[in-house]
Amino acid sequence: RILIIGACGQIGTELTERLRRIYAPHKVIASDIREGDAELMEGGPFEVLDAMDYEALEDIVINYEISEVYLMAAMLSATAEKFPMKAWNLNMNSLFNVLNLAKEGKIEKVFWPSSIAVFGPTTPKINTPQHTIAEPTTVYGISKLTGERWCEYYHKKFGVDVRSIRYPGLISYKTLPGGGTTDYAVEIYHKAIKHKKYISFLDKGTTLPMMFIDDAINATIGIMEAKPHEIKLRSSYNLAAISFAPEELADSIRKHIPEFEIVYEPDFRQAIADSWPNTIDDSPAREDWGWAHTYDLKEMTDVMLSNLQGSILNTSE
Ligand code: VAH
Repeated sequence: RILIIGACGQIGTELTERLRRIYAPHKVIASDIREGDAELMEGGPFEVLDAMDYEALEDIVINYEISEVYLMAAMLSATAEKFPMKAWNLNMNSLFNVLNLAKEGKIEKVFWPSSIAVFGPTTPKINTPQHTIAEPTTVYGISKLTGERWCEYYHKKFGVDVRSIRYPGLISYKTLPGGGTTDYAVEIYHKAIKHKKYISFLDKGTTLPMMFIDDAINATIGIMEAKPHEIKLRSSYNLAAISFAPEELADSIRKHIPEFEIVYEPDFRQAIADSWPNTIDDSPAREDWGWAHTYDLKEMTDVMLSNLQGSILNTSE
């Protein structure tokens, strides 16, 4: 059986849905620190779980005979800057709990998400290579870079089958933005529909690596279904799809909402975004386990607006 920790998050929500479609729903156990929406709760087994509670996690793994764990719980970049120690403790202790269960042979396979946030201001920003300088200047990036080092260590030392990818900014419509610096690119769609205007906390010209959520879910399941010998990197794979700046995203929205306007009021998140790459070289993932993205900016905007148009109009806000 499969356990998803952090099933109510941006990736966790859609990962749970997809895995329950692929496998029988009762084989996919969702868990999070608090209960989720009706679809998540009624779609299969759910457990309230604090990812830092080793005993509680071990009980779930044993009781449900879990063989694979997707650890999707973490505090993202912007929030982590406000609560550094809380972010460090959550992001690291949850990882150690899962890696140690695997080391003891209680689970067979682990997925753990890293991020392009592992790169910092000294990293080459264009076509950032898989192996390069990584001196992150954010709590979140430091926790993800350290986590990668531990994943590779547990694989080499104890044979743990842990697999990881460095997600770019992810865009989706099924959950609201959750404290990420790239979440401007989620908020903008909601505001475009409701107000035909968005005040962007990132400035014009802030090009960042991004990806539509369906591509991210394909990559996550793709690396987990790959044969062990295909996974040549046990730290974390670079992953890329599209890169754009806020003004380019605004242009793609104006194709649907001509009167949409964007104004720029950069805040503390600008410094986080400025420390990250503009574009990523993900050729190792494409070569090793067949990764390929499908959504470009136009297609993503089409899907985001058509799906949000319905839900927003139904909400009272
Ligand atoms: C964040 N969405 O903004 C995450 C991601 C590359 C960005 O790690 O914190």
